[in-house]
Amino acid sequence: MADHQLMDQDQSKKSAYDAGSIQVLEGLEAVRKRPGMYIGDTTSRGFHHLVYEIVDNSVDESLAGHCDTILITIHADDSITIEDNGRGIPVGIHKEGRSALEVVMTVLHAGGKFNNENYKVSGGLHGVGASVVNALSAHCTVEVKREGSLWRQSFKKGIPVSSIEKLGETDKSGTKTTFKPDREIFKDENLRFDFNILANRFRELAFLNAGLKLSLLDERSGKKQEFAFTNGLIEFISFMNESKKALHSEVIYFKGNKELVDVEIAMQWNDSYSESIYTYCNNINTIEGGTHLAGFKTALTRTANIYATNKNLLKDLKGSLEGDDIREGLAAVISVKVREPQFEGQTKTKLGNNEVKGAVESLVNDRLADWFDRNPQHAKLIISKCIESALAREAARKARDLARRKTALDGGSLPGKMADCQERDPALCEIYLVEGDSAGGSAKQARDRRTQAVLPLRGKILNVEKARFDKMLSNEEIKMMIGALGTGIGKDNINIEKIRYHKIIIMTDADVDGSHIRTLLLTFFYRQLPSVIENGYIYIAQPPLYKVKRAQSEKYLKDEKSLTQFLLDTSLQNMNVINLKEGKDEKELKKFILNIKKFDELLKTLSHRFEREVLIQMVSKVRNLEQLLKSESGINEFYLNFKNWFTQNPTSGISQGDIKILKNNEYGNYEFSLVTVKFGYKFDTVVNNQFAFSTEWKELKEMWDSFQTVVETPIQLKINSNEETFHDYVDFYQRVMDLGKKGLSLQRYKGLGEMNPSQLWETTLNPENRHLLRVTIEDAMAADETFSVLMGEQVEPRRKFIEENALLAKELDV
Ligand code: 0RA
Repeated sequence: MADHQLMDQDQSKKSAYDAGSIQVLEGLEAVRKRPGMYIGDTTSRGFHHLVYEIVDNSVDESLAGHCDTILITIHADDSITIEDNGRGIPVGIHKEGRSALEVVMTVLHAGGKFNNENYKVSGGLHGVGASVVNALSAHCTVEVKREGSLWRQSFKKGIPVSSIEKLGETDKSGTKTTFKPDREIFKDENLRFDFNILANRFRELAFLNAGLKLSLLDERSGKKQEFAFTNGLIEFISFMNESKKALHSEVIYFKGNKELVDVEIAMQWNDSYSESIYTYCNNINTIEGGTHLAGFKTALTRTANIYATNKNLLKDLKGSLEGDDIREGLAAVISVKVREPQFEGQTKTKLGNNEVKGAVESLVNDRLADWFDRNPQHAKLIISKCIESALAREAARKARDLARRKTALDGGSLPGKMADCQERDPALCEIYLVEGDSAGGSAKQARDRRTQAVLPLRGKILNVEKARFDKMLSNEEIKMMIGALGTGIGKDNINIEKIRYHKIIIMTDADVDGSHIRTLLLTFFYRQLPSVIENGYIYIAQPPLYKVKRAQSEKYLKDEKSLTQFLLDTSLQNMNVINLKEGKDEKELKKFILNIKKFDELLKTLSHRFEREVLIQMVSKVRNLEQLLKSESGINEFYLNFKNWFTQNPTSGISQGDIKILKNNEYGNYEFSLVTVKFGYKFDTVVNNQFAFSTEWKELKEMWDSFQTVVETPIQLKINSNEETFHDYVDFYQRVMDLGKKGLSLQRYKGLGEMNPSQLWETTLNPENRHLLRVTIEDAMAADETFSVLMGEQVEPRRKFIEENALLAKELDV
């Protein structure tokens, strides 16, 4: 009877497990079918969003008071690790025989369910959790330190590869997630984790969560940055005003809780003319604003006017101060934490909760009035600036009206310098904004005049405007541009329906001046015509990067990749691999050669930490690295093998190798470090569990094994009638590329002016071949920040920018 019951129970458990599995699979499949529904898109934005999802879980753990450090490591192969020192995701059996960890990682929206005591506040823009990241990853491994042990479970495309394993002992706690985005989902092969994009987000998170340390390490370059701020938002404001002069020394700061809404605000006026208000809800940047921003603006306008009226400061003004006047030169950060946030708007970044407006408004009313009262001198300075702005605005408005009438823009007559297109349907029309009259001239000749308009912009004129932004409006080129677009101007007056082109394409040179002009134009659109960006009408032209010449023929190549393809194709016409394995054709040979490049690049990025020859010996001799680390004798065997190899291959340059083997209790195995001396230089290669379990190692190994199936070393190559032999895949690759370069002149593309009209058409204008980058509102925001640096009074940040860009220019010129 007892037995029978037991059996029954087992069976019911099993079928519940199966049922659960089916649900999990269906869930994961839904995510992989429509990734956009879960992470927004599968471009760079969605790619980085994966990281934010995982980091946000750690931030939640810190908001609950259990974690103060998050380490993020970008690996050489674009996998990434996020490690925190929180309590660790629970590992016990949760339901249907699955560990809680497995449930968190595989069941959609399961992440928060364990976390009842604190509401989930960060949760990312889409707040979808770890299971979505897991589903969209080729590999994902979670390690948890908890209850005295280290646990690990791995997944492929969201599906567990094995059950959770207990590896060894530890007295620490925390969660470490390593994942590699699946390239079947993220198809753009140029997608990489961008250090600056990640650093900016982590800096922001550190500002928003005072006391939390986020540290970012890039193993591809060795670059490292750490963000930790004790005074959170106050330091955020100082950072924003870094390149400006503050009007008053103290950052105004207050924090409070009303109607279950936590509100935190910091603000400071500077002597610039731009308004920078950043708003957040639950650590999410609410780009489209919403109720918190509305409450802030209302209270700010009210408080400033009451104070100014009471102190009799508004004598010179006809009416009262408008909101825009008060916010000129204001840097502010508003951060609210809300239990059930409602995000609305086109990009779901507009806060909709009504209770938040009142909460922010009443806090600002009370506390800002109080600050004005306690700081009368500074308050007076601020009000004077507002009045100045009100007067200037009035003057600018008059000038603008005048200018508009003069150029008769509304009448539809277009500026002489511009070449318009014949088509009238805006959806089919494009306008190229071209740097310089000479490139503009070529573009006019080259374009398809039915649909493409060209407006040359003289960069230098725009360049030197170091004054109030409004002045830009009196610039001839800018006036022409406004006239051409047909929307009118000014945040509140523009009529997007009237736009005459649905593609506005900025085409500048690939140098510092060009990037300067691009920044300026983007800033202009961001501040004066934001809806044009929001509608996705602004693009950046991507002229080719290379020009190759052989005898009489010239060719432009758009990027590094097309160059490699080109060299390879050329080379293959003159060579022949003698010992190519049977059944392998040219297509496979090509793929193989391109893979050697990848292999070599991976070795190069790993070269900060690994001696190249050691790695090559490892991939060629070690079948299973994890297995190797399980026994000291296995490691020693590899070591002897390695020593044997370098004594027999003196050309490798390696003269010495000393091994140290260490026991690792957390993982319950061994690790080793191998100190080699190569051409007199000492190098320490550490082979630890992190590496043994990394996707980098897996990838190296898989590539090596795939090479073996195409051609084994030594490779025998026939070039014309000569035979050459290669023992190293990478040397072989080098030879193939050199062969492709023979008789070729290769040049980095310099400027638009260098191409003649037909080349310009082929590479940059022709919709069939060209590459356009669509500008997002975030891009424009970043440009706006850069603009402040470029135009600001402070010399140091500008010098820094130019230095960094000069470096960039130098790299481009190689
Ligand atoms: C649920 C419950 C508990 C911790 C976590 C989730 C947790 C999740 C993540 C994700 C990344 N880092 C994390 N750290 C913790 C705690 C349950 C308990 O110990 O009482």
